[in-house]
Amino acid sequence: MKSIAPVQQTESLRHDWSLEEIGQLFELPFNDLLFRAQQVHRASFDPNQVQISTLLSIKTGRCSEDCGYCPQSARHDTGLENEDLLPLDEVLQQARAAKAKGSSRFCMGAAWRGPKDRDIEPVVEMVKGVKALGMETCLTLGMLSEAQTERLKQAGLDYYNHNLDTSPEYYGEVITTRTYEDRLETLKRVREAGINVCCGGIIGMGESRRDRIGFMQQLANQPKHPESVPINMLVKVEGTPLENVEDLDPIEFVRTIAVARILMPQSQVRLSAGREAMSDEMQALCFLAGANSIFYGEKLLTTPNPATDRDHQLFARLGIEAV
Ligand code: SAM
Ligand code: DTB
Ligand code: SF4
Repeated sequence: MKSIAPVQQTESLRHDWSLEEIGQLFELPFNDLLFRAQQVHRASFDPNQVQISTLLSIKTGRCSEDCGYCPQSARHDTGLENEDLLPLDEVLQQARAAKAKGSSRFCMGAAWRGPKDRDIEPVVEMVKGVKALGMETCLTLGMLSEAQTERLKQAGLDYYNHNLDTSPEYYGEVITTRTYEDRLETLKRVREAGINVCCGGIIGMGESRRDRIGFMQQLANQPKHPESVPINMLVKVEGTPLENVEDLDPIEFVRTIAVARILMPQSQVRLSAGREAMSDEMQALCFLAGANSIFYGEKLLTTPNPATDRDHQLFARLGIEAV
């Protein structure tokens, strides 16, 4: 199976973007912005390849955090079926199925503020088991201690997903049970342990363009760009505080993808949650803007994702090869 190894980041990448410069990118005429993003994209990637990852929720619901977007928070009544940590054999069965469908990376997510120490060994077994199938591994478990991070590195974990989600200024409007600083601290631990970083966020939560600019600046000005940058379009889930937030202009979403591509030229920009509500044409624009990975399979963590048949047809229409 082919897979895209993280590009070795070069010295010439910038980590000093000002808000003003990023704002100017957002304001470019759409065609100029997309042209520039596509040029940057082609300098590091095959423009017709898209990496595909499959998600599995290994522990679902009853989360103590109050993230306004999330169906898994114990504070929102979303009618979700809760589930304790899945047994190893069930996780491996799902991973095998994902591999058989062509997925190169398996991402396991848990509805935790952070794992308890007793949760780590069962998760380590999952990482080892999925790696043994020849797939890349990714975990998203919330905040990690230094010892937990080290243990996951030892187990051979390839990627850790931990999102900044929005600008520092807007963060407190959406989440009150942890701070931006908490997020940055876990990201630093993961980076220092030598695990690849997957870090992005959610667009369409009622934030302003100024917030999208600030969010992009936070990602791009990390000491090293995240190897993977998931850009989610909010999935509005009934029962969450954000269920009735106003729809975002799809063109603004595509602009955000293009800006992410220009700021982080060698990162995988992942067109993440929200594809189920996007037209094929919008997704095609996102790929043109530099998105080069997706989540693949009928479910994200708890919400629907496009059927694999629909994705096959889309890739065929666009001449895209899944890697
Ligand atoms: N509990 C861990 C955490 O929050 O870091 C890991 C799992 S959490 C579900 C992973 C990410 O999913 C969040 O950071 C958020 O960006 C994304 N997410 C959750 N609900 C979403 C929604 N309704 N729409 C789009 N993205 C969402
Ligand atoms: C990310 O940025 N998006 C994925 C992954 N990282 C873990 C999760 C999206 C979750 C969407 C809501 C749900 O399905 O529960
Ligand atoms: Fe819990 Fe993560 Fe959902 Fe927040 S995003 S409520 S931390 S599962």
